[in-house]
Amino acid sequence: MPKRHLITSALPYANGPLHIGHIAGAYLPADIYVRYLRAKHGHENVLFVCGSDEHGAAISMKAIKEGTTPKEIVDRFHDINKSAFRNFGIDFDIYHRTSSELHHQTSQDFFLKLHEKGAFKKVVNEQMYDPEAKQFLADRFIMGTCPNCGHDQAYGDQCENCGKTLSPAELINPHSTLSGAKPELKETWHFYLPMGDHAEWIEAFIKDGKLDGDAHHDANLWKKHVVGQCLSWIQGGLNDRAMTRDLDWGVPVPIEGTEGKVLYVWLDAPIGYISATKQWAKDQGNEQDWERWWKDADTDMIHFIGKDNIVFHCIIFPILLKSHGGFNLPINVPANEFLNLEGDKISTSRNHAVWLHEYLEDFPERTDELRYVLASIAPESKDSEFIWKDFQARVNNELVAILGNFINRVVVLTNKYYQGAIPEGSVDDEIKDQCEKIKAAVGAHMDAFKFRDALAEAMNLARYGNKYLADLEPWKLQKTDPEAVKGIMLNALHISAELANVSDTFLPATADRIREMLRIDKVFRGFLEGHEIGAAKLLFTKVEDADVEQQVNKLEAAKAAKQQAEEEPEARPFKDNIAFDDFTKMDMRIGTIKTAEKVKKADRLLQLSVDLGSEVRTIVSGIAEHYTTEEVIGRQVTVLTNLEPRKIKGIESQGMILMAEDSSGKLAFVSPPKDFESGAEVR
Ligand code: B3M
Ligand code: ZN
Repeated sequence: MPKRHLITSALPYANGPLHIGHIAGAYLPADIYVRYLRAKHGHENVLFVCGSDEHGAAISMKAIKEGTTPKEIVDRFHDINKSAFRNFGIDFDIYHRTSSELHHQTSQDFFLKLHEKGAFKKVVNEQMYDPEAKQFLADRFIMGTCPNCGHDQAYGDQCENCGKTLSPAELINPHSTLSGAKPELKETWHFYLPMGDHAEWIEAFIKDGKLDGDAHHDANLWKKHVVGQCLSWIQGGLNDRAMTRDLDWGVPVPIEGTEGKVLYVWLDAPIGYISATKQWAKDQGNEQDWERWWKDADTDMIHFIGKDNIVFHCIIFPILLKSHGGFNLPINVPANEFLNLEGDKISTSRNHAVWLHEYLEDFPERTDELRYVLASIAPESKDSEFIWKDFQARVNNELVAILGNFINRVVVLTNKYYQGAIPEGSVDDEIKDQCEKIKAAVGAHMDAFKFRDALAEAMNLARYGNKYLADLEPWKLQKTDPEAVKGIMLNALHISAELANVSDTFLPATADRIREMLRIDKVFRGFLEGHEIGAAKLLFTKVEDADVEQQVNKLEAAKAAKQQAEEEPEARPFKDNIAFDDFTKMDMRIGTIKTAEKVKKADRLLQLSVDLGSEVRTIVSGIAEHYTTEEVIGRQVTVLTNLEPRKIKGIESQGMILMAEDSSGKLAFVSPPKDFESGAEVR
């Protein structure tokens, strides 16, 4: 029985496009490994699943920012990302989505089973709450000043300026991004996963590859930085972790009396791998088939991810799977570290990135060039860096000068000397041995998750071929000893065919082009007598200085635009036009504030009495954080007098004071220049 493999790549959040950091981290390595496994074990024994992660606070937040719905956001980016992957040759068996009915059902069932087995405990505590939006706030929804660097737009979970991990309580001047209100603590309850109860077995699992005392996997094959990060987490103490959230976007908790609660996104997202497998099986017409990929002992599961996802895949998800029972645990999680770009961190918010869909537009038909460079520099065991100049050098000096050059020479000479017909004879043993040796070395590196080394080894076969031709110079020999040239060319053709196979793993489009020129299939067992190859076509073209310049300029321009945007506050869109009649319905007057006092138990409110000439009105206004009572007494302000009276904190407010608000949220009265008559009309 051949070994079966289930390979997963992290489900990208469907709230933005993909950049080269994502690709080099979790998708290209997985695709390379999958192509290798498919060639080794057969396509039918390898399943490669991925899809969009469509829940989480970041998605709701983007929707609010853009004035649209989370659904619209995820629909948009699901399609963009799905086709970017396809165009880049990332060959998933399925690209599913966590907003699907099947996923909701699957994750709810999973949760219920855990609940029934007593895997959770209910914990009551206080959480940040927006009193105006009447909603609990995910950490992302709280912004304020970073206590570390002073950046005034830090999130409650992290400052994107200095990178520090934060909790909302640490922020200076915290405010809700929903309403601007100051968050309050409010009591709620959630289902928690007592992770500490699992510390012992999970530590043995990570450290020694043992599960319930038995060997589960070879811990030596796990990357050091992955094991290191997990152990430091475990040894720092595993806390209870909330598995539900008070949110309206997500998978609803499937238990009565839990209205308004959804599953924690990091609970439902990895279950997305299961629902993707289910959907795939369904599409194959064999619904139950999903189970053998998750439950059979002869299926190996491997998660490809970036390093920021390690604990979720190595600790939390395994705890969930084991608590549920019946599921396999991953035999490896070969996470990559981060890819930097031109001397700086890749950043979506600063638009410092090479976006995959833009690369595909700027360099059409040149996917393998980027695959090659990203695979060569992938941050397998430490952070690495993408530099356009280096991209150019690798493409020109390696792909063009070595691989492209070798194949081109072989195909051109075969056509020139023999009109494309393969010369008769047999391939030298030394050549065959060399090919086998290199293929074995590639395989050994692949099995050890060292894909950079595997690629370098594959390129050694092209180097070997180049050197072989350069040493023997058939183009000179052809005049004096054409018989000898036949043997040389046959050997060179054999190397070319083997090169198509080893490069298939990394450069699938190139491998296809080589096979097309040589007119051979994926399974190559030597050329048959009388075989004729096709015409030569260049595999690669040089990356010009102008291309590099253009890309570097693009990054610079993005940086400059961002800086400018930061200096100039974001323009708020103007509202739709209204009729003049609508405008005249508003009765606005100049008023003079006579008295002011703080409203009890409401930090933001002042109770004012305002002289409007013919009468004095009581108005409650949310300005206490901007003005003291002393500051406002005597001030002249603009009042909307015919706004429906409202009870605020038990006080009837008979109008509204108009305020100007700047981009930082600072409020100021809209006042006439000097003493003006109270009650003067504003029109
Ligand atoms: N969407 C996080 C990320 O893209 C997350 C991965 C989920 S994998 C189950 O970093
Ligand atoms: Zn900071």
